[in-house]
Amino acid sequence: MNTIKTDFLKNGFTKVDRLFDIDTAQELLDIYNHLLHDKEKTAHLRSDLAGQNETNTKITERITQIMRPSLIEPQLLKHIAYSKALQQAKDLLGDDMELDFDMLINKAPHTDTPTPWHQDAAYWINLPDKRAVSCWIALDKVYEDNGCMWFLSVHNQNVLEHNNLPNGGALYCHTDTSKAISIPLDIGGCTFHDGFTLHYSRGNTTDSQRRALILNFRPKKMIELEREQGMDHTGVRKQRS
Ligand SMILES: O=C(O)CCC(=O)C(=O)O
Repeated sequence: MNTIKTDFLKNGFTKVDRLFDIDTAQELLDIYNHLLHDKEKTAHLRSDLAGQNETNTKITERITQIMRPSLIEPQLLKHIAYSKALQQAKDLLGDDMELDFDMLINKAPHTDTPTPWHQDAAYWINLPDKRAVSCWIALDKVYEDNGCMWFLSVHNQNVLEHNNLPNGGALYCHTDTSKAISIPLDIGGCTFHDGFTLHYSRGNTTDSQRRALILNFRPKKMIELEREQGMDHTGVRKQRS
């Protein structure tokens, strides 16, 4: 077994230094920037993970999340980033893995707003087959000060109690994070984490954006089950029942 898979199965997360090169990242960034700036087209899929912050009439986004960007820009689905991440997801969790949803998360410069500790499974419905993996792709060089990912090893499938940040913000939970490790990445590098793995990122205190593309994979049959129950990852954030 390769070290990427061994790490993932042992710790619930792993990294790939280079999923694709800088030119490939630039192709994605052209689409990404277009989506970030088009608030009208993305309005129904867009929110601030920090919770909505209205100062006078101006809305300042700190952690922009755009769910299912490929619904607006279907060319994304054909991009090599998606096929490479899918192949890796299959290697990690089995050949029946498919793309469940994609999302963009951008931390704007100097917004200094952490994404709180959480498990992705807290956002999802309870499915019989629990296999799920998220590929978090760096489209900027990421490090602690602009919000690279931090992880805690996971050894079970318990979902901790989560609450929402006020004003429609992200889910968060309380846990001992003293053993957490950060994963800085170059452009085109990525991490893979399991749905039960606790993760977080610091706020962006730098002059530049921190743009990430996230692709989530799970078994085809579980995606069908989700869709039958109306779960398509476009809706309002809430903790699972
Ligand atoms: O990009 C971030 O800050 C958080 C990403 C995240 O929570 C995820 O990919 O599940």
